[in-house]
This record gives sequence, structure tokens and C-alpha cells, in this order.
Amino acid sequence: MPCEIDVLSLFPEYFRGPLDVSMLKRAQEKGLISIQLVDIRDFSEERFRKVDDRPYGGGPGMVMMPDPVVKAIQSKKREGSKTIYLSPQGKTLTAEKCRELASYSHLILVCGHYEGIDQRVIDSEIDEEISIGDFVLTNGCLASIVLIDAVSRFIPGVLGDEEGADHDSFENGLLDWPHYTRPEVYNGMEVPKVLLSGNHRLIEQWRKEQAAEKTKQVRPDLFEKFISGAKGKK
Ligand code: 4G4
Repeated sequence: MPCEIDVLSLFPEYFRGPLDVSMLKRAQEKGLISIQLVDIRDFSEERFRKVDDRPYGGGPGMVMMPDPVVKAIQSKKREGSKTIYLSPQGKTLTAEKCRELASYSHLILVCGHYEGIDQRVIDSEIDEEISIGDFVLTNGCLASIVLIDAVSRFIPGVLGDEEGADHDSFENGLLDWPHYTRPEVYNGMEVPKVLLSGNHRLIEQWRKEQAAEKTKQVRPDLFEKFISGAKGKK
């Protein structure tokens, strides 16, 4: 059940902050996930540990040379490893995919830098190319962090008993309902009365309505899917 994750990049230090606070820190301390950072540059056999070169065919920018990336991957790959390349060209990450990835015992995440890695690395070593959304980042490190965070929430024990990822938005096909805490009146704005009523059936009904309305407004695509009944019930 423990999930081992190797992250291959040119900036291992990029990850120190995000992975070493809060939930992910605790998950690692509890042995639920184990994250190793690998510096691709350590696998360069060029002068000055060079890892990039000019693109064949011309054009701007540099491309990551295949050899250091392949050697870095192969130094970690074993039976049952799943290799993932974070890239804008990948399939968009979903909660469903995160749940699937959480069931693997070993993930190898490859972070692209410059214009990305040589296509032959993708063709020969990568099982899946994944994008975290339709936008471009300066490198793949942040995308890896997003994936690790989102996948970790599906690993049993990472979240508290009450806040399991099963209750998340997207598991039921709708966005979340609004949340309120003390004080009852803040800068003149009141907490919706129903939440103070103590009537749990009414509260549940109100939350469902709010979730449906919010989804309809901001994510008509999700709402359409929800209504057509692929998923349901909350
Ligand atoms: C691969 C190819 C992922 C990786 C090119 C990575 C966005 C995502 C990169 C690049 C990324 C995403 C530098 C353009 C690194 N950007 N949407 N950048 N570029 O998941």
C-alpha cells in the first residue's frame, strides 16, 4: 500500500518546501508515501554536466538530451513501476486518474525543462504523458507537485478518517457547497439560517441545491454530465 514516488528533474531543491509541510509531510512521516528526488544532471556524461542541446530542425529554445533522462529513469525503474511524463501534451489529469495512480506501488515522475525532452525518451521509457491543465509552466516540477498532492489524497491514511477523498468534489460529479464557520455575523454578512437550524435533513438538501446551482453556473459541462446521470447521489 505504501506508494513510492521518484521525481526526476533538474531542480530537486524545487520540491523541498511543498513536500515537506502539512499533509504530505505527515504522510511521509507515517510511511504512507516515500518521495525520492533525483537530479537528472547526475546522469550526464557530457562536459560540465550538460543536459540540453539545440533542437533538430531549428527553432528557439533547447531540448533535454535523451541519454541523461533515460539513464536516470533506468536507475529507478523496476517491475511494477509506472513512468509518467508531465507535459502540456499529455492527457488532462482527473480525480479518476489520481485514484488509479494512488494504487501503484511505484511512480516515476519525469519533469521536463527547456522545450521538453527528446521524443525518443517518451516513446521508449514513458508509460503515460499527463498534463495538469491547458496552460504552460516554465518546467514540469510544479506539475509533479500538483500530481503528488492530488494522488496522495487517495492513499488510505493520508487524510483523516472523516475527510476521505471519497467525499471530495468530483467524486459525486458536482462542485462543493459553500462552507461557513464562526462568527454568525461577519462584517454584516450572515450565515445562512438553515445551517443554524439543527435540521440535518434540511441542511443536506440545502447543500445539494447549492452544489448543483454552483456547478450549473461555473461548470455547465460537469452539470450536464451530472444530470445525464453518469454519476449521482450525494
Ligand atoms: C514538457 C514539454 C507540464 C514539459 C514542454 C509541464 C505545463 C504542464 C514542459 C514543457 C510544463 C502541464 C517548458 C513548455 C514543462 N507545463 N500543463 N512545462 N515546457 O501539465
